Amino acid sequence: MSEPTSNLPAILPTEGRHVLHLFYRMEQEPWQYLEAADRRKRRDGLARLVREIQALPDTQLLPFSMVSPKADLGFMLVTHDLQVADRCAKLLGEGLGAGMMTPTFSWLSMTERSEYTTTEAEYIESLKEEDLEPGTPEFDAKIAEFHARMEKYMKYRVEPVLPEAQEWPVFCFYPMSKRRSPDQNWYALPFEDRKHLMMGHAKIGRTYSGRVLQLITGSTGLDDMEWGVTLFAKTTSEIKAIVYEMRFDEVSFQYAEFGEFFIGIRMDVNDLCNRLNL
Ligand code: 76R
Repeated sequence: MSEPTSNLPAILPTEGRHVLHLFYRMEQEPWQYLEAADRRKRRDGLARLVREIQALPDTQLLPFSMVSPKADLGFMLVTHDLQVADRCAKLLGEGLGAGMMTPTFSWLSMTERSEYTTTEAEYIESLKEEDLEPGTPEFDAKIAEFHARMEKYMKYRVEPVLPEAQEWPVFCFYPMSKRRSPDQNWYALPFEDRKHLMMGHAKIGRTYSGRVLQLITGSTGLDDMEWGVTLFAKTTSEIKAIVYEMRFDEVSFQYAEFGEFFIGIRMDVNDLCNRLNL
């Protein structure tokens, strides 16, 4: 099998990483006509390919068993160079040989920082609204905690290190956009209004800290909606709860539009092959 690297000049973003979500149906019919030895060879080939990609510098690849027949298996690839992303996607699609996996859904996006990230001044304002007095030990502790959290959060958004499968086995993906209809146009709102609305969003989001890990990646100009939303959780209930609760938040109920939703279970490539009965 050829290498998942590229000999063409790298295409690197000015900031962040390329992200590909790839979901496939397993074609059980042609697979069942293969000889047992051939199946084993192909299965080993896929496992080897996944490990080779995972060993590439600056690259993360998560395999999933996709729950419900929208897809059987899926991958999330995070890598710097678009050439490598493209190369890996093509090799993964043929990972069991031609005609064995059919793509059912894919998404190209990039990690990005957000223009609405809370500043220290805004956080201080919100603490004052909660009747916390500047200069008190409680206030200072909150500010220190804020700095530590934001530093980690900003780094994670642009150069994420994806979480461990054992701790975060449930994966959810859906694309979303902000509405642009004549009477509800997110992009026609002044920055201050958008910022204010996003602060409400972040406030709800933070109550899920430790329960849901999200990675929002931008896909404007790259795919059919504006963001890819990737969520990791310990159980499906947390996914259901956060998506439900956010629907009551103004940013979502006024301006959010959603694409298809997908749920997968994280597992290593061997367990995935067993799950698919390969
Ligand atoms: O604290 C901060 O300042 C960061 C706040 C923050 C931003 C800027 C944040 C926090 N998000 C931001 C941006 Mn989010 N998020 C979603 C969804 O289903 C839905 O209704 C929406 C899908 C979820 C579930 C979610 C979760 N967020 C964004 C953006 C980009 C907007 C832009 O830049 O224009 C989108 C599309 C989006 C959507 N968000 C959080 C969460 C959670 C759990 C948090 C808290 C993170 C933490 O503090 O650990």
